[in-house]
Amino acid sequence: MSLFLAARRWMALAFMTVLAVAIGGCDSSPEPPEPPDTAAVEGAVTVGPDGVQTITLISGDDYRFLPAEFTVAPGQVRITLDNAATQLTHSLAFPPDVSPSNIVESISVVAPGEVDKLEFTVSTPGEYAFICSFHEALGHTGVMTVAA
Ligand SMILES: [Cu+2]
Repeated sequence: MSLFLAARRWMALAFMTVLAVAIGGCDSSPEPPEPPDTAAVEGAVTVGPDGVQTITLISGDDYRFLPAEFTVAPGQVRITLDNAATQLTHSLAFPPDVSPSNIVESISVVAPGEVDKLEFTVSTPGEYAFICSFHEALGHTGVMTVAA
């Protein structure tokens, strides 16, 4: 290897090292503090960039909504129902006979392994019960609280 080639290789290596240090330096520069992640604490209600309060409820083979209770503020709400069951079909609705609501939107059927969502607006504080129409008798129910 000629001295010239060796010097070029060394220069290239040195340059890449400097570059890597510089990039690494950018990564380690102080980032603005992230807002506290309250979602994990309060049952996974998050507010998306569109301002809609969003929560995912998981229902498996145990006839439960996870979480079964959550709290939102008055405004727009988007609920995603994730059917993690292997056999069961689930649904989600706020029937007027169990819920003092006028939420007519519902998810009528979610097959095992499927995901569906509904979106609505709430304005009146209170407790809004919801059910899985297939398994209400087995306790597949939940409560959404609209905070004052
Ligand atoms: Cu169900």
